[in-house]
Amino acid sequence: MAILLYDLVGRDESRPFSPHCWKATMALAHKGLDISTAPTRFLDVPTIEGGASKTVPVIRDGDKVVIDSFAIALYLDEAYPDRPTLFGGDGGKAMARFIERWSQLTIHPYVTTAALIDLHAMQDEENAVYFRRSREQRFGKQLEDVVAARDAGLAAFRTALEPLRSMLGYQPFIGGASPLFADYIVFGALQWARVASPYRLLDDADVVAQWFARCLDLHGGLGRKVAAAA
Ligand SMILES: N[C@@H](CCC(=O)N[C@@H](CS)C(=O)NCC(=O)O)C(=O)O
Repeated sequence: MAILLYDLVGRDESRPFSPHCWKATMALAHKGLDISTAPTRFLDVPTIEGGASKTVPVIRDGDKVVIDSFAIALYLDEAYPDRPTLFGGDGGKAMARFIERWSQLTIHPYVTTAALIDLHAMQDEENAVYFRRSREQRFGKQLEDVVAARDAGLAAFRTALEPLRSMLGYQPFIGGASPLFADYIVFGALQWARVASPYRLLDDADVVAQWFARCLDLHGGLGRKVAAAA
């Protein structure tokens, strides 16, 4: 039976945009598992699986419900040990947690700054009201004022990617010769930006952009099935 993924969408169901849901989508593809997706809008999130979670991704695998992208990847590696590993063992799990924290604390804040207005524009009317209210509460300012800082912050954002850029001089993926969940963590953050916003975060000549393009090619070009925002 296919694994059900609750995947965050806006007005257009064919453009899932959540960074964390993209991590789960790539993890499921890495494992070669059949999935079906339930397109989920922000306001639907509290109703899924009887109110099991305040956030997506959530998956249902038979009678098992798993919440949180990292927990989903851990679950998949444990439940399907005969399929390609997402972590490469316990050390890999621990190091992927570092990547997850680095991505969350270094990449996510800037992507939010750069894409907030575009993310708002992707929502239907009701969800746009929720998105503006919840995010303006979180930032303590208007969405427009958050995004006004994006040009000024771009160079610092690119510099902050230097550890990843420098590592790519040694190996094609964070996982080494081939990708692991750690790659999907950072991929999810950049795919969120790619799907939501035409704002260019990376120069094409940047090796980080080239790594991202390799990730877009994985699993039959899964990431490219959603076109970049224009
Ligand atoms: N640590 C969680 C974070 C999940 C998360 O923050 N999801 C966002 C979408 S990207 C969400 O569901 N937000 C609900 C809301 O803002 O109401 C994970 O990795 O799955």
